[in-house]
Amino acid sequence: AASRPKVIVTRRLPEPVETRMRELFDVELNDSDTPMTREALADAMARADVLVPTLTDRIDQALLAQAGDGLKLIANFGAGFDHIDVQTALQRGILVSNTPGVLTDDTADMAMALILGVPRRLKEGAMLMRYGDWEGWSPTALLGHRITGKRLGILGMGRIGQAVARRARAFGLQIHYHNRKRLRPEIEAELEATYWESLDQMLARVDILSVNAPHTPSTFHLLNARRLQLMKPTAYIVNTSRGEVIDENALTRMLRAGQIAGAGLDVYEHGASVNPRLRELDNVLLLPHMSSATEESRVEMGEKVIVNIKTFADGHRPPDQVVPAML
Ligand code: 8YV
Repeated sequence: AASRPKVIVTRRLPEPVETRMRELFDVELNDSDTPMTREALADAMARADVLVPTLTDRIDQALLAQAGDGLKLIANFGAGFDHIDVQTALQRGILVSNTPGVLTDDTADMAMALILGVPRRLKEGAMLMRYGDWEGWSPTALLGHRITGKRLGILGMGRIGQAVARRARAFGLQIHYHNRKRLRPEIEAELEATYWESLDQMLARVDILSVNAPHTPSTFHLLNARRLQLMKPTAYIVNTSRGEVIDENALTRMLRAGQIAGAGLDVYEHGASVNPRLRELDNVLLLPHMSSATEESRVEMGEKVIVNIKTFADGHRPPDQVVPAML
């Protein structure tokens, strides 16, 4: 790659990030914050040395087939890379990098906000105030459920899952987890976390489930109707990772039927087209994919993108390269 590579960025990024990119690279920025069309994306991939996409750009086999010879790096703005066909990219000699680590705390904070907010009926209380419907205090109104002492199950114990566990311990939750790999004994001991090799067995026992797993072929609909039915009807689910891990229609049916007590979701199976039946439920607190939406995280994500591009342009492997073992 050239030392001043042609970098095409698909979305508007925080101002300090764009400024630094202009200094370092021959950068082309989108002039509006609407996602690029597929045609524009194909054109960008034909012309760029480095593409900086976000999760709203689906970079599949068909698009990668149209990439120009110059395209050598896809430096994703975001930790999750399920929107990129990494395998095909690698076959075509295009490396992929992401931005792990810098959004861990903010995402875990939002998971914690949902873990606290859903059982305590935060949305219902806020809606009552928003619409002026509060008629005054009552000893029996809006009773939720206690957090302290309950069992939290964490599905996906990577950086974010562990950060959720640390926070949750301070709230007196007991930590249970399921992960492809068991944690190192010293970390497990520090978190006082109970490992479940069987997700099914864990699901039957937890009071709150936090989903912190990436979307991969093996996690797609991991929480399907059968597994959701293993959960207690008094249990809550929060998801700040990827919507595809949960069968959203099955979850909606069970929430409506009272077979799951409530849910706090920041991510959806079909992006912004959220099932209206899910949106209308009182026991569901929905957010618009905003768990990493702090100025700090988004600037640091941009800085990571820049380091990945710069390191690569200087002839080295990008520090956050996505490698086949991660797929
Ligand atoms: C971003 C995310 O909003 O990093 C991720 O995987 O889902 C969020 O932090 C998004 O990816 C930006 O592309």
